[in-house]
Amino acid sequence: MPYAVGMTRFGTVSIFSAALAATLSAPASARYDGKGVVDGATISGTVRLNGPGPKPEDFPITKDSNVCGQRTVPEDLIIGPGNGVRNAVVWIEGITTGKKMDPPTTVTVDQHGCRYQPRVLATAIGNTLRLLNSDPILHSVHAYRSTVSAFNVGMPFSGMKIDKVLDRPGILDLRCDAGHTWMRAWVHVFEHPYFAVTGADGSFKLDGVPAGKYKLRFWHERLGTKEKDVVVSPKSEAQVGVVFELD
Ligand SMILES: [Cu+2]
Repeated sequence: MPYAVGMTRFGTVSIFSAALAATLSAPASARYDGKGVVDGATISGTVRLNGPGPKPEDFPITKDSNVCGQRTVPEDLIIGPGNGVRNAVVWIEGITTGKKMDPPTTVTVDQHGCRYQPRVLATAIGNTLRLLNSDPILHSVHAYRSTVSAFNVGMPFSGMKIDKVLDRPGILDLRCDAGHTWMRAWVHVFEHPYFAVTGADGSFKLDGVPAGKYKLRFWHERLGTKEKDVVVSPKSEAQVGVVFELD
């Protein structure tokens, strides 16, 4: 085994009542220096629920059923194998130096089948958010920062695209004002490259982390937020698991 296993230290764990609390604490003026990393560490782990979770119950669609379908399943809590939580966002809070930022890119949220796809997206500041409508009906993207409206665009045509430069860190909460109340997506914008969205099994991985002590933050739209302290040494592989509980 080429790498020493790094120690993880389980520190203070805090749970906020609302997922949007993370928005309020996002530092607006933080700066990041991507000067590069030698012998970077890896932080990986799994976000889990303390049980299999409730069975998702589908509900009837009463608007645009010809395109949206007759029924849909809520996507605000998706539990996979091993009680893994999908679509949690994991990041290193407030990290100021480390690996280079990736070159600017475009990330897409598609309105397809009367859902935003993907539901949860994490990306870096300066990237472009492309809003796409693939449905032959009117959708809209009404983006909020916490409860404050950031922008609101109607998208009446299939194939329509609107680009928005992501010039502020924080969380955008996207909703459709065209009567599709179940449509929702979340775009997390970071000033550093240390973030991930958990996969279907709840797993995540952050690499190229400079040696040091960090606060790892976990966010889920319905489960809220948690924090864990982690200390990594050069080239180490730290495992950090977290378990959310349903209220
Ligand atoms: Cu819509």
